[in-house]
Amino acid sequence: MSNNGEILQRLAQGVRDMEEDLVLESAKKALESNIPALKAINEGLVVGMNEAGRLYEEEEYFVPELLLCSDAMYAGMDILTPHLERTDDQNKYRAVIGVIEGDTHDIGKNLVKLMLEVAGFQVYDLGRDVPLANFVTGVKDHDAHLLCLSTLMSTTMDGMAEVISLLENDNLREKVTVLVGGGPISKAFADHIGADGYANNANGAVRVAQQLLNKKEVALR
Ligand code: B12
Repeated sequence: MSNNGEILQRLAQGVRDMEEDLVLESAKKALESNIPALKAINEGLVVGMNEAGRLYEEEEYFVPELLLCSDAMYAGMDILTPHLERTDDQNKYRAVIGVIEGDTHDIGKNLVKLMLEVAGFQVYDLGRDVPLANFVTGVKDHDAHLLCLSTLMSTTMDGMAEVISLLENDNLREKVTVLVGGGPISKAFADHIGADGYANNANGAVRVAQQLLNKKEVALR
């Protein structure tokens, strides 16, 4: 395997094995070897976090292990994110993002936020466990073009539909493009609740957002 391949693998391994020092060392090596920061995040850190998720599903890891894995992942992000290449098209679109009330999982939401920022979106992060009405307030306060709703729990999926009806009640639904995502969410669910789009990863989220917003802009011309 190439040297770069080994560095990416060690980044993933460091996150999966809760070895923060290995992550820090490999993240620095990635930069020294001119591996793009985005590639190091997506093909290193995120791969490791997904592997940690698989080990949790297999009951080899439990909550404490996952927390250490996510600490290691964020330590790597701190080194890599300042080196992300950002587009010049800064702040063309404003986005509001958050995790539905009742759910505190925010790793995926944070990745979507980061990728949107890298793509030039101005992102307002409402955080996690966000009361449903706050999404509507967020869209209004920031005059947002895009609303990104995330949830990892099946018990909180219905909150997404509720946010959409709150937007309708306030006559904001046509104005804002709504994207949904997270573990239990599917394209079928997104269509069912009347969201505009869905993606199963952060890069896909940016792609779908840009497609939908550009289409809307053309239609308004
Ligand atoms: C890490 C994790 C945790 C961590 C969370 C740390 C944190 N700050 O986020 C900790 C240990 C704290 C945790 C706690 C709990 N967890 Co947990 N957790 C996970 C785990 C293993 C991985 C999630 C993760 O971070 N994946 C990595 C990221 C990168 O992927 P992602 O989140 O899917 O995000 C990507 C996409 O989905 C997408 N995406 C995400 N959001 C959005 C939004 C938009 C708009 C778009 C377009 C795309 C998009 O892009 C992201 C990046 O590529 C999952 C299982 C799994 N394999 O998913 C269980 C899981 C989600 N947890 C689960 C449970 C039950 C819990 C607890 C209740 C456990 C407990 N007994 O206490 C608590 C939750 C408390 C609460 N009310 O919130 C269940 C949920 C079951 C269900 N169907 O509802 C799961 C599925 C595990 C399981 N099989 O049982 N958990």
